[in-house]
Amino acid sequence: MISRSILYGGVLLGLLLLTRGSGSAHVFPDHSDPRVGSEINSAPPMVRIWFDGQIEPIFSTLQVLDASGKEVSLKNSRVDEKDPSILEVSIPSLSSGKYSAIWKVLARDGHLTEGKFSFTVK
Ligand SMILES: [Cu+2]
Repeated sequence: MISRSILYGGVLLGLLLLTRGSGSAHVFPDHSDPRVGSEINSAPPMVRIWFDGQIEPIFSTLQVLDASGKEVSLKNSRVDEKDPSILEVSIPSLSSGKYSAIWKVLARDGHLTEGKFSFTVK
């Protein structure tokens, strides 16, 4: 399961309200590739998460960790250029094992949401 929590960041919220005003709701994941809890034969070149609303590139991050907690993603998490509801990060070819994707995103209303999910490479 994707675990979900909401952080109310006073400073961030203040900064965003200055520049954005108030508006849409905070965002949660809709689906991902690889899928939550899936077992796959080989990993795609990126881990991607589709959210249910637009996310702010700044402060939005995605990391992939191996079973020992070491980051294997290429530290280039970014919002998709064509679809601002997609967060993605590149990964190398992964050996067999269990991996965790850990995400944190900032919605346009200034609310941070974060969570993680796992997938297994056979
Ligand atoms: Cu919100």
